Amino acid sequence: RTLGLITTDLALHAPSQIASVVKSRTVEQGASVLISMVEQPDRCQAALQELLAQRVEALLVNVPLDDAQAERLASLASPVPILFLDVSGSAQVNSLVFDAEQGARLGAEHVLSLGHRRIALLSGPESSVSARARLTGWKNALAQAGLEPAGEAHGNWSAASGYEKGHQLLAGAKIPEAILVANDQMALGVMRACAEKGIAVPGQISVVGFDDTADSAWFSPPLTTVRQAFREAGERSVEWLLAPTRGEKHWQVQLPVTLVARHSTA
Ligand code: IPT
Repeated sequence: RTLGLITTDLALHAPSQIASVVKSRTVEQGASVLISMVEQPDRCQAALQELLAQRVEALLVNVPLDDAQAERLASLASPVPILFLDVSGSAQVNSLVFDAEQGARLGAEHVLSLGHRRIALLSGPESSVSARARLTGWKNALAQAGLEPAGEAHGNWSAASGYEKGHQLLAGAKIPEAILVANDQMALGVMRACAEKGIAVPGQISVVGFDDTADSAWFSPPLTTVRQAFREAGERSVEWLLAPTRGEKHWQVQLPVTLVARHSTA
């Protein structure tokens, strides 16, 4: 029995941790995994066809896809079961996703509860559905508190982009009191930029990440972040895909996220 995983860049921490769980859970179930990494969403179709030619019995897709892209892949895969991890809840496909809106709100409410009002946003790439959902969630939470973002930038999920955009957000005369960052890797870069400018975290600025990937507790200071339980997501995905029977209707699960308060916020 073989499961196919189509994934975005495995050099990124979140997708690599998901792939790792998927691999071990599948092997535990006596099956194996074929992994295809795609650089661009438009490469998904070719990856899917290659995996189907290798007779995978189910497919898991962890690539940020718009509704139409996901729905098209699902129809190409049929009747092979296919499950998507990075789509919006409105896509008419099987999906298991984290609640991005809730995660964004938890991060924003955390810094608001600490009394911060000048809050900057470092979002992920505009091409990612999840990045867009987190940004919308932050903006809604700030608007509810009567606030506008005190700066906004987009990175590409890497620490290097967090470093560069962090410097941009810290360039003004009045630095933000908090920065909400769309993932932990970019938060790492932001903290490096703060250190270079002699800005104390959390003394002068609070930094919140998103993911809670395995190393975030080891950043300096240990990162406050929004936890996405990648292990649970990977395990439930494999179980559903390898299950002997599945319902006819779309299976759509939304997993809750939690705030992990460490020492990068005060
Ligand atoms: C999402 C991560 O939060 C982000 O850090 C980045 O790695 C991105 O994946 C890559 O596409 S998690 C995803 C399941 C929404």
